[in-house]
Amino acid sequence: MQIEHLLEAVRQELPAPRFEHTLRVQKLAVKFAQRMGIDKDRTSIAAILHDYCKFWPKEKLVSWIRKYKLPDDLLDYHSELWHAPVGAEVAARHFGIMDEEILQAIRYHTTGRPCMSTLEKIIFLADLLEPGRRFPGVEELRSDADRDIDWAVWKALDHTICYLVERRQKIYPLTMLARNYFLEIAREKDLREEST
Ligand code: DGI
Ligand code: FE
Ligand code: FE
Repeated sequence: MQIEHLLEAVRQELPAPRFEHTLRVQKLAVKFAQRMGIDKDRTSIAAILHDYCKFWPKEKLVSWIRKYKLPDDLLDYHSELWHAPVGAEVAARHFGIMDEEILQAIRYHTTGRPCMSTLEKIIFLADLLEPGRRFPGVEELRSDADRDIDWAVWKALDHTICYLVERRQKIYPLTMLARNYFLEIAREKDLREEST
């Protein structure tokens, strides 16, 4: 019921190709969720709302960041980063989502962060790996995601960081912290695998 209502609201907010991206993210996120034992409906809600603000004008995003005291250091970085924390704010204020883990998954779906919950990792990866995404290395990342979610998050962050470096873009520090964190987790898992 709530999911149908959210889908309709998002359909009205987004251009058709972006809405279709959202549906593909939902489908892949639910597939990951089933595999990891995470609730399907909470996963769907996070996926459906994750890009709600993607096409808001920059001025509107900036005014929400200021008005609701979201991290304003984001304003010194790529404007692509702004729709995620504002999306979480809209999910809470406009759609009444109270589930903090769903809000975190929306809030950090672009930058990532250290210590992401399983739901956050699922949304982060499904967004990057949904079947409409085509970039060099995507197939390898998809098979990483099928093997180990932490490993895949590390590789995905490496990929995005390399992409940004090649384009001479700034990198938001939280993305670097997330990358270092998941590198460490992946290494630990790897060591455990080697020692068994
Ligand atoms: O909204 P989507 O296009 O579905 O995907 P997204 O929310 O993950 O946005 C990704 C874009 O953000 C991607 O083109 C890279 C760009 N970006 C710019 N600066 C940063 C960044 N991504 C991360 N993770 N960190 C940055 O500092
Ligand atoms: Fe996004
Ligand atoms: Fe997205």
